[in-house]
Amino acid sequence: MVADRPASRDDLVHMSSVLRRWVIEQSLESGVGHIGSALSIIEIIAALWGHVMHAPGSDEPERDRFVLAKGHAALAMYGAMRWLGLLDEDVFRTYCMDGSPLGVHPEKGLAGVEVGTGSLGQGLSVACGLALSLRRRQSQARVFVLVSDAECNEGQVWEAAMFAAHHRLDNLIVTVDVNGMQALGHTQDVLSMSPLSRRWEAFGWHAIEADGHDVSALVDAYTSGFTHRSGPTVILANTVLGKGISFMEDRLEWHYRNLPSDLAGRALAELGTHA
Ligand SMILES: Cc1ncc(C[n+]2csc(CCOP(=O)(O)OP(=O)(O)O)c2C)c(N)n1
Repeated sequence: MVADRPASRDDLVHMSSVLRRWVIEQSLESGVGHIGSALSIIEIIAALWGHVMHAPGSDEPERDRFVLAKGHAALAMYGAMRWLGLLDEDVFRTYCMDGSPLGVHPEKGLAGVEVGTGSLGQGLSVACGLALSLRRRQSQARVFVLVSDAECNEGQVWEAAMFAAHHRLDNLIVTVDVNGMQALGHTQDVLSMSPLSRRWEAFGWHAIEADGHDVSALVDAYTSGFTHRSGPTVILANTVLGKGISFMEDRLEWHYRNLPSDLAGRALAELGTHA
């Protein structure tokens, strides 16, 4: 049984707070990090999986495709699958345990995972192939890719960006999770990509900036991206690593760190009981 898709902004805000709670609970249960990276994409995932994408995770040929290029944040996406009824709660609770289909990086074979990801830089290339193939089959399905900002340090991203612009892949939308942080420091200090929008535009893309924690702004950006339709679009979603948990926000250690139970209690208290 697949849950009704939320239509309103309030539904998406509620979905986001539930996903945030599930990320914290399951990170604690499984003893796995990358929590900050999952929390920064919650609203992006909610907007896409809860509202924008057509039939994600179904076997409909016309379903929209999703590629989580920043595969290390898969827990947020597994939450969306659980929310939509694509994943049972008991399976969700096996995240990263022996024999689980839910790895720290998503693997093909799970409904909703079109391609295994985790090696940064590769997701957009595969997504370009999917988009080109769908267009050649005259499909109306679209391809959504979520990349991280440090991933844009990878040369392969720009090869794929050139390819998509050359082929005018107007059925392709990239979202960049611009949380300004990467494994070893602030993106600005490790290898600055600023101004990111101008770089994408120089590669032939239509660039839109949006508040990556405002579900309405994100839905508007995706709608506007597909209205543009003369080539590929990138949404530069400004986010905060660890969003929603005060002691994690913009703190480097929450890229890798596991959650001890005392801090989990604090985090859950901050999220409140409404989730
Ligand atoms: C090709 C490749 N090199 C290194 C890694 C290890 N790694 C995992 S996440 C990460 C960087 C995280 O920063 P960012 O990509 O901006 O993602 P965020 O944590 O902000 O979600 C690295 C280097 C990887 N997954 N793939």
